Amino acid sequence: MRLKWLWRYRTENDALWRKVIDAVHGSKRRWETFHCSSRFPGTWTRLVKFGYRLRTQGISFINMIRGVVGNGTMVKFWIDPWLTSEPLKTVFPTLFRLEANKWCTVADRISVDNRHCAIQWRWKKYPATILEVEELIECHRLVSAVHLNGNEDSWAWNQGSSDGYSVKDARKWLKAVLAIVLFPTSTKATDYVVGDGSGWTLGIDYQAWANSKTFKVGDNLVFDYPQGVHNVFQVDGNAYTNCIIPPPSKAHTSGHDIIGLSSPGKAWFICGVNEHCATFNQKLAIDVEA
Ligand SMILES: [Cu+2]
Repeated sequence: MRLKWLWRYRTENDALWRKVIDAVHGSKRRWETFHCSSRFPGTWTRLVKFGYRLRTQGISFINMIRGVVGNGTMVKFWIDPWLTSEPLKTVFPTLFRLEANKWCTVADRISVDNRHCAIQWRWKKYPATILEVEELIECHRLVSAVHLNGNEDSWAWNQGSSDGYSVKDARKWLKAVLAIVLFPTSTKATDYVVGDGSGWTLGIDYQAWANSKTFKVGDNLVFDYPQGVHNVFQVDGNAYTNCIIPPPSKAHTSGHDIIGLSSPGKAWFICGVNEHCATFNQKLAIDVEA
């Protein structure tokens, strides 16, 4: 089944669609504008493939990035986020159920036909219910604004995310993802509450606590303490040994600090409040296994 809607019909029908959509939603729904910053080269495709399965802190990797459509041959029409910050399968779930080829690319659905771009739907069953038609109209309206070009598709951080995370967060997150991709054996991440029930405080032998545990890349350390009483710095071996306190800006201070173990080897943590490290031995050194 193939339904072909030509561009030139778009402008004529636009006013009508808008009326229908407004009637359906009560107000004009606003879609995030397509905004991309740092681009990554095509080798990222491999990582993206992992992304379909990867989840970190409840966010699926695929929603952290956005396809920047060039010729549309790489970005998956329904599965990848590209037109909106969420994948179209999430925005139009009832429509996605009718799709004949769920893994189709953008180029499969938008073709350049002489001078006109055309949307080519392929349904297992034509949209018929009110909800299906409603989604079709809105989806069609969104997709109609897309212009394919000769460039290869690429990926950008999904800057439109409502979480408003920064490039720094993205990098941190990416490091964790790379660790998982590079060390796929560490399948199940564990959260270790430092000091268990005692938490992060004075007068605890954290070395004894750590000795009974095996830490792996992807695991998290959780530092629990009353906010303001202590803090946490991740430091190097020298700063650990000599209790050298880094600049305050590098401190974790929430009272429930979750620190991901992103690389194998030694990891060192100290409290930076007063003499807690030097006098009260509030410090932790662990070995992180790949
Ligand atoms: Cu302290």
